[in-house]
Amino acid sequence: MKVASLALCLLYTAGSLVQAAPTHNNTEAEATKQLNKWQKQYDQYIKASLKTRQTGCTNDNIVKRAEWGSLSAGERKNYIKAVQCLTTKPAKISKSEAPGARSRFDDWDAVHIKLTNNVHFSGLFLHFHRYFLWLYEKALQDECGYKGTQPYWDWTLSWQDPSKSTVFDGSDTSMGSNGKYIPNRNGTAISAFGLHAVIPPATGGGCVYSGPFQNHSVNLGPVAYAPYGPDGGLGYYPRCLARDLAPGFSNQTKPSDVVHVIRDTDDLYTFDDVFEGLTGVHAGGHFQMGGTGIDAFASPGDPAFYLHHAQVDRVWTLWQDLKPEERRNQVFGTSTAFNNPPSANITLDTEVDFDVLAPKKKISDLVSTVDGPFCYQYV
Ligand SMILES: [Cu+2]
Repeated sequence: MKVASLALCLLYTAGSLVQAAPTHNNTEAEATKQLNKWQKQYDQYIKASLKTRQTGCTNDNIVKRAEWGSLSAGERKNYIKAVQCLTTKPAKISKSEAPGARSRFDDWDAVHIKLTNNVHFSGLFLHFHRYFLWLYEKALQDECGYKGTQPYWDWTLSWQDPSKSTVFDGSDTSMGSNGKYIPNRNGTAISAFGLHAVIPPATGGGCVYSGPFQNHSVNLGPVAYAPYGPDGGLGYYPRCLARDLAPGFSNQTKPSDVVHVIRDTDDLYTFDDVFEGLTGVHAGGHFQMGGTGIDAFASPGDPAFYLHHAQVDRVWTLWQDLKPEERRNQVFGTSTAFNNPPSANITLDTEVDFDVLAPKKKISDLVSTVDGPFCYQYV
């Protein structure tokens, strides 16, 4: 489908530029309609299912996670303030585990770095990041007095130009700007999990220069690209938050790309495969941020990571709740990236490690956003 529509666009481009744009726009407008339809269907499902449940999650107490741009200026500022607060609280991870971690914010980055090879390209990817994100939201609330919820960045709204996104527009209600433009750069060679790629230079490349997080210190990593940080990325290597907003990759998170992953996959293995692959929407979100965000290990050093991963969790949730009975409890794979080194098959009883962030959690506690520790939905 993706290939077909791309070919169609190229065909039209060759024939007439005037016709190319509307064809493409129609495809994306249709895809957006489809996504809105699924979102509505999901809303209705949650509402109906909460009516009859015996667990503590009800329509009255369910937490609603909203798109960044739909929050008021005040709500966005409260979120930003809470994240900045987390960067001023002392780290809990031990100095021997992560000598470079300086703050509670860094705890999440450190744990992610330590577990990267277990929780990507494995059967733990979706479940791990769901709880990882929820623990972060909870820390903002419990440790920094945040009254709101974890917002998400809907990439499909800004796929044509991520610098226009309310997340990255550089205003004081954004998550900070692009990185400062550095001309004449080479691509960045990244490698992780035995995968190698060169990320070409895009529209920024330097430090975030306006809006919040201009002074944000990234203390850990890099692990996936040079110059590598000390102690396998867990040592102290303070530097600015770098971004390189890349329309070449936001083109990978179009509405039609999200429709593709939701509609054209029917089991968790295939969903994850399409979703997490380098040409999929998960990588598309990371690569279009560029800079700190392209490091598979240390990308949580960019505070926008959490908005991106909320959207990741949202798309999985939409997919799950289209056929909840069949899809919720599906597991696949093992707990090592590409099963290298080989590890045991994941079952619902597999315990997932969160290091210093929280005690281990069973997969069965992480399959539904309205069961186990969770009671939230995306609106
Ligand atoms: Cu990750």
